[in-house]
This record gives sequence, C-alpha cells and structure tokens, in this order.
Amino acid sequence: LPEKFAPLGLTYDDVLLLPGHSDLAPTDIDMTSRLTREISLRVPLVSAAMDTVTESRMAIAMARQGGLGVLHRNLSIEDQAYQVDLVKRTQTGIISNPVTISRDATLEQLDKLAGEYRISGFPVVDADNRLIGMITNRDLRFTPVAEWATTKVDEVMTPMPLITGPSDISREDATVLLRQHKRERLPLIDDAGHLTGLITVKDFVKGEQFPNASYDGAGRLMVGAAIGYFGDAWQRATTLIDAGVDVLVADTAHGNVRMLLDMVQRLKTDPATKHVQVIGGNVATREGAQAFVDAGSDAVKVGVGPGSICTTRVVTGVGVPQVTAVYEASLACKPAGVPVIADGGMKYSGEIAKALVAGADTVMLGSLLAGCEESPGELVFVNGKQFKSYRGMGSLGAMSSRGKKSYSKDRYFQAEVASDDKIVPEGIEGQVAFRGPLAAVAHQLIGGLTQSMFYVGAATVPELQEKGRFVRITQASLQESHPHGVQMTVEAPNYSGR
Ligand code: RVP
Repeated sequence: LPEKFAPLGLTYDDVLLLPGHSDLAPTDIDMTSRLTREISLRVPLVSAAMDTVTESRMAIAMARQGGLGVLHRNLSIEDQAYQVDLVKRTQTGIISNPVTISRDATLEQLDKLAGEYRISGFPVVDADNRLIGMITNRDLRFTPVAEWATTKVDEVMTPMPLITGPSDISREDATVLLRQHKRERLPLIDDAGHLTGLITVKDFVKGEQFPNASYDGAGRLMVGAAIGYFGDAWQRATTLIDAGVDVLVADTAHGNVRMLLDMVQRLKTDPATKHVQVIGGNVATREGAQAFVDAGSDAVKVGVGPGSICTTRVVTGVGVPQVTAVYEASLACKPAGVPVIADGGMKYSGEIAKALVAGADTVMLGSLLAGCEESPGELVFVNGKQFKSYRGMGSLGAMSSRGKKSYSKDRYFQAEVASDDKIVPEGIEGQVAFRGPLAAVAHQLIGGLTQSMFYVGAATVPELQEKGRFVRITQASLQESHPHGVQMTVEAPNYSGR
C-alpha cells in the first residue's frame, strides 16, 4: 500500500529560483516552447477556456502575441465552431479561403456578412468559385440603405478585369502590386480564374507588427477549443475540427476518469480526427498524467484547485499544491516526450518561470488575462475604477441555466443535475481590474519571463528547465519578497499588491 501521507506539497509562494551564472544578454533569450507533441509556440502562454477569458477576440490577440487561446465551451457547438472560423479567417498574410459572395446576393445580405466576419470587402465569385468582381464598403456608399434589400451585388460591384495576383505570389511581389495600383486588396487566382486567396494591405501591416505570431501550416492564426466527454461531445469535437481548430482541449476539473480518457484515445485513433492535437486534463498527480500519456494525449494539463476563482479544494478537500503537481506530472510526461501545461494559480510573471522549472512547458492563465480589453464581457465602473467580470466555470453563474443554457456543467461532472438549486458550485463569480489591451499585458508577462531566464542564466526554455533550481522559502521570506514597509503611491503595470 502507498503511504497514507504524500510528502509536503509546495506551490509558487513556497519557492524561489536560484540565480545562476549568465553569459547572455536578455536579447539572446528565446522562449519558444512546446505546447503539444507537434506544436511549438514562440511565447509559452495559453489563455484559459473560460467564458470570461477566451472567445475569438482573445484567441486572435493571443495567437498574434505568439501564444494560443483556448475557446471556452459554455456555448453551443455552432457558436464555438463559428469562433474557430473567426480566428482562422483573421489575417496575417494570405487568406487562403476568403469569405466570398455571389452576384445575386443583395446588399442587405452583404452587409450582414460583413458584420458577422468583421470584414469590409469581398471577392464576388460564380458557382464555380471563379472571380467575377470585388465589392467593398465603398461600393455600398452610393446606394441608399432603403434600397439595400432590393439591390444586387452585381449592380454595384467592381467587375473583372481587376488587379489580381497568381496563387503562389510572394510577399514582396504582392507588396509591389498593392503599392503600384494603390489597392487595399489583392485577390489571387489560378490559371482558370478560380479564386485561391486574398491579400489585404491591413493584414500585411499586421504581419509585420506581430513577428512572433502563432501560425498554422497555411499561414493562419492557430486556435484551441475546449471539449467535454458528455452527451454530444464527439459531435462538438468533429465540428470544431471541420472548422479548422488546431488543438482540442479535453477540459474537465478531474481528467483522470475513464470516459474522458476514452474520448482522448478515440480522438487520437480515429482516422477522421487523429491529425488534430489533443490536450488532456486536468490532473495533479503522476498517475493522472500517466493515464493521459497512455491514452495518447499530445500534452497534459495540470491543476486541481489552484485557480484564483476555484473552490474545489475547499468544497471537496481535494487538490495538490501547484508546483508539486506540475513536477509530479512531468515525471510521467517527460520520458514520453509529452509537454506539460501548468494551469491556474498564477498571480505574477515570476510564477511562469517557476512553473517551467517545475516541469511545465507552457502555462495557462485566467485571472491575469480576464481584465484585458479582448476578454468577453463589459467594462464596469466601481468607485471610478474599471473592472471586468471574471468567474469560475464551476461557479453557479456559469453552471446554472440562468439566462441561457449551460454547456459546461459536465466540466464538474454535474451534467445530469436537473435544476439549478441542486448544483454544487466549485467556483466563484467576481471581477478583476481592467488591464487594457492584451498586447500590453503580454509585454509585461513576456518581459518578466525574459528577466527570469536571464537571472537563471538560461537562453532557452529547455535550458531553463534543465538548469533551474528552487530554494524553499518561509512566510517571512515571502513577506520580504513583496514590497514591504512602504506605501505604494504609483501603480506598477506588473504588480498589484499581495
Ligand atoms: P487562474 O489563472 O488562477 O485564474 O486559474 C484559471 C484556471 O482555473 C482555469 O484555466 C481552469 O483550469 C480553472 N478553473 C476555471 N473555472 C474554475 C472553477 O470554477 N473552479 N476553475
């Protein structure tokens, strides 16, 4: 029989990293790390699959920064797949399957499509996908809105011949063409005139703005999406795959259960799904991680109870302090070459490096990102300060059918609980300070991690994992670590107090 008492469990505030000899400048540091067996990210940050953290806007912003967003699943299959689609169509460079419109569509339909995809210009194609014109906002301006329902695209579009490029045009040639002809958009066509892509000036500029962005093989932004194991979970998974998702995250509060492991195994063996990367979670022990490794998971997500909004440890008495949990899980994952994701419990950038040294390859963040402009939900003012709401996916608000249907009850194994008053919540509902655009928040997190790596003397994440050593600390040291004995007069962009 195993020992009744496992050894002492440690978390972020129990440890510090030892400084090491450094032969490098902070500019030499490369924080590329493995998200899954087959996907690497230039920035090892992942946004949480929560309905107050990650929808398409956050996912787009995360991928542009070099990380990844995981779309939450507290919404219908169609809505979640649509969000995947929004991310995949956001560009970047060349849009390989642009949204198009037919010549018979009305301007009203066009306007609706433009709103849905947040784009302002469309190639017009015939039934064979041959390019016959372009239509943009500008073409609409001369038709009174009252006539939009009866006016056809055909009547106002700019018809062929247009300035076009060949399917395999280089970035440089496209730039020259766009400039020469002062065009905003360059449709790409094959020899037979079929539309094969679209380049927009706006996206080109963005490509230069986001040098670390996470792209798939076709140059589109990468995105992840959460799935469950219950009810129509398989249909959700396959619909998301059809929409182009790069990573599926089997997302539960307790992953070491047969049904979820079977789901992962099926996804990784079915010929229709096995090409997609699958992350399993959450676990907090070596055996839990081993179970996902054995099921064929492409990464294992660790965290039972560390989340800022989580009450699992209090309500159930179950959990493992996060640094120990990550370390234990890595003992099963490392030998199998399976990356580990440390999920939850991060309050400051310094904890990212601690998680990596403990054995994680990337980290998942909730509260640190919920206050961003790109997270779902409205800004609220309280006493002149700005906040955004942040709630646990196991909170009553997220699991009850108040307002709309909850799709996330099975994250807490309560899918079959019939009425809201029978729900046993494992999370709370609250708010966090507004932090502005993700780019600014990510800059501080990335900057903090760069400094961590510099102090430890590691130029790469594998080196950090290899060289990093912890010192265990006391409550008195923790107090020493934070500002003390001084009243803070000016708020720092990366420190909010204890
Ligand atoms: P944090 O970053 O500390 O805010 O934690 C975010 C993580 O907390 C999520 O990625 C998820 O694993 C977990 N979570 C989400 N909802 C709940 C809950 O209601 N208990 N927990």
